[in-house]
Amino acid sequence: VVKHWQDAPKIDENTLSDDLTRHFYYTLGRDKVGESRLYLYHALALTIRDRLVARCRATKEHIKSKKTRKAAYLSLEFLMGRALSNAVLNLDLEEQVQAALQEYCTELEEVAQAEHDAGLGNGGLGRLAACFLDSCASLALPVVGYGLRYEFGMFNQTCEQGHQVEQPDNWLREGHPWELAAPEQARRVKFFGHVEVHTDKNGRQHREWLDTQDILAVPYDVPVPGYRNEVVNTLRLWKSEATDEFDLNEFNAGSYSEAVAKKNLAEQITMVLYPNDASENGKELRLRQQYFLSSASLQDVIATWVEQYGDDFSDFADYHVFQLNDTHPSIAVAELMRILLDDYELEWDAAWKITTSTMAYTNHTLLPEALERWSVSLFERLLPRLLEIIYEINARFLSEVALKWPGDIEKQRALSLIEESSHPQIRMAYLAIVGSYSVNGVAALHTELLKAGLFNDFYQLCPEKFNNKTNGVTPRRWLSHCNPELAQLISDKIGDGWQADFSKISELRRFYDNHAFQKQWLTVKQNNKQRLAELIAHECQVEFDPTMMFDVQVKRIHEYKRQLLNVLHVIHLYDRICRGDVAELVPRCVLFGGKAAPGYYMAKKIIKLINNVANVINNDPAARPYLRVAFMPNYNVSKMEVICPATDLSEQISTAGKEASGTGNMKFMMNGAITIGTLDGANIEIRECVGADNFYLFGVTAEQAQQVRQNYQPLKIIESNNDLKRVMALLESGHFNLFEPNIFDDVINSIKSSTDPWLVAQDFPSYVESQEHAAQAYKDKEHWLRMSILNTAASGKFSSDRTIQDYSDDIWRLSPMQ
Ligand code: DL6
Repeated sequence: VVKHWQDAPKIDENTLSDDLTRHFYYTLGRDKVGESRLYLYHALALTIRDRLVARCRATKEHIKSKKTRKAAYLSLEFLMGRALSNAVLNLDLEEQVQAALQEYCTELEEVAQAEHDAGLGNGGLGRLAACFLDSCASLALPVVGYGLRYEFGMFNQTCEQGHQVEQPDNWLREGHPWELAAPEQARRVKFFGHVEVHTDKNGRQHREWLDTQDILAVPYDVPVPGYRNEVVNTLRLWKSEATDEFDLNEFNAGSYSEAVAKKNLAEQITMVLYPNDASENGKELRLRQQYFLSSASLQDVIATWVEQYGDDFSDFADYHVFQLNDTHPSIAVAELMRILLDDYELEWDAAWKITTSTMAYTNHTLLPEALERWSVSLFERLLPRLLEIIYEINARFLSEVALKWPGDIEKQRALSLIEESSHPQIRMAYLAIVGSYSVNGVAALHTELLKAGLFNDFYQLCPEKFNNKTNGVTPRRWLSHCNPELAQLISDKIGDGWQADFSKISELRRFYDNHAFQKQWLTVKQNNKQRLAELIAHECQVEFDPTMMFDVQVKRIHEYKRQLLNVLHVIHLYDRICRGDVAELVPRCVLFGGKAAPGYYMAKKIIKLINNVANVINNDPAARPYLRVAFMPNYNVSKMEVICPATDLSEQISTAGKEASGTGNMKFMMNGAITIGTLDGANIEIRECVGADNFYLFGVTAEQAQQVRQNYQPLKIIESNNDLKRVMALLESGHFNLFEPNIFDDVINSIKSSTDPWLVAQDFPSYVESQEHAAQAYKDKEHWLRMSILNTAASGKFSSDRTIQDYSDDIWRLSPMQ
């Protein structure tokens, strides 16, 4: 790679400055500098992009020049956030950029604010994909990300009278300077039509998918720079467009305008991201998105292969792997079969061998409602050829099942890719498992629960496929970039090798007891808290006091994540204040943030409850010295970059057995927050790494939760626990909804219900106890600082570089580019 990028534009301060000026005055045609932070941002982005493009081309040429194995990461979501500062950091251009910006009397942090977050994802799954791309490039691995270029990303959230209101995220309105369209590489994706069978003169049958309505997939490439290694990989995002020959008949019949109007239908496919993170979408348009991504991406990879090596696929599988990010792109299994069978006329067995040696599937959830199913009738209409292929895969698979469990019809029914009922459904997770050579979970507990529960039959059938890859996050964005003062302090102590090799962060452990170092650590934290307090004042009109403990829960709002349990604890603290039990109370500011899926009734009620409780507490002068509460609207990647460096206590309080991994927990840990959490997802591994003394544990285990549910009696728990009894009484008295009678009844009833799957009442007593331990520890500044330093020092495992190295070693088998 090194050889090819050397004719790239220079990176010295003067050349950068000239380019910045040229882009500002000529590419963008602006002249009044002071007026426009936006155009300055665009000019700087174009200046940086020039450097990226040169390296990206070199990386592509390098991959092309060698017949190396490569991976394609297929994901309906990439939650990239902002790109400018990340690119500057990874290219090591900070000093030159700051110098160039001096001429414009501004600095990078200021200009970077003008960039709109690329919010093409819902939460954990999409942000994980973004961290993975950073790590692949940083480890110099040949990996291309494939996704969709949604016109509208994750909705913008505002709160009106405490209720969530959704607004469209028109993130492309002011332009997206990072992308490069490649219309000459557009692919055609087929929909509808019917299948005809033809027999050739040798008696061989061919199936043809005819009379289809085709849509063009136009690629937009976004560069993904590695950390100071000259590698720039690509994220290829597809935009849907009408083909030129759309509705020729209508056109010829004189209905020109009607025909042109139909273009809209084609463009609908990539119009909007579905905003559900943990439940099925079930809409036809969503299936169209999934097929569109899968088909365009596979065609792209295969076209590149055929261009270079012709249509001999005998060793194709030696050079390719397709990682499926959840079941969303799992139709790729059937699509690869279709391309090989129909377009390149391979025999079934040869095509199946290639498919099952190149597909790998990652599961991200244990919630059964998130496991996608599509109705057979929808498939029949939308993707008739794909349905035939799925039937054939299923028939062959079920004969394997019959061999393993002879005569066991129930087993066949349970494992069938088609769920039989009056409206038969295709089980997409099963298609992904059957078609893949690797199936992984995203934390140790999650993988064990998949093997023992949800996918147990498949595990018995093919145990060798199953493996764990505990998630991670990139330490560049989630420490170096978002917490520059801490990063500098760390580098001063242990050198800056940790940014490329995060296992080195453990060297920090040597200093956890050093008073001078603790003092510096505290100063950084206080500065970060001040910065967050300013953001909260601006966004929520609530005053957070940086001398108080910052207790934070930010993530999607979902019942299993139990923001409700946190609110109950806040009400408990308020109750203590009201009854004068304040002698031992440790002052704290509690921050919530997160979006609810627009159709998720209970999640929206929980947001309303948080806002109402915050309102009562923040307006009570008696509470002010001890407790402040805020709900940060429109939580996103950029906000997290300010939130996680400032957090003292990280809330990771899901019902055990429900959170597959969590990744916010890792970002907080890296930045020195102490976790209060259940034994769920990656919390378990976090606790193992940092030691039980430096983690606040509470709640039942996943196994105990199963037992508790057999005979769950929350009313008895409420009756026997005075704190909870008082909290429930306050809630039921309407104290937080004086002029909105009964609005929280459903929330209250859910806590009291013996079928509450989230066991809120069950875990309340131990949660309160653990919170109290954390509060008392916070009083002892030195103790807290020791724990904080130890958390950062123990976070080495949670770098996505480690995760990606594991994927590469065990699943992808890639070699770094040299
Ligand atoms: O693996 C990334 C992330 C995990 O950290 C979270 O625990 C998990 O909830 C999330 N899963 C999803 C599921 N979406 N669907 N389907 O977002 O994945």
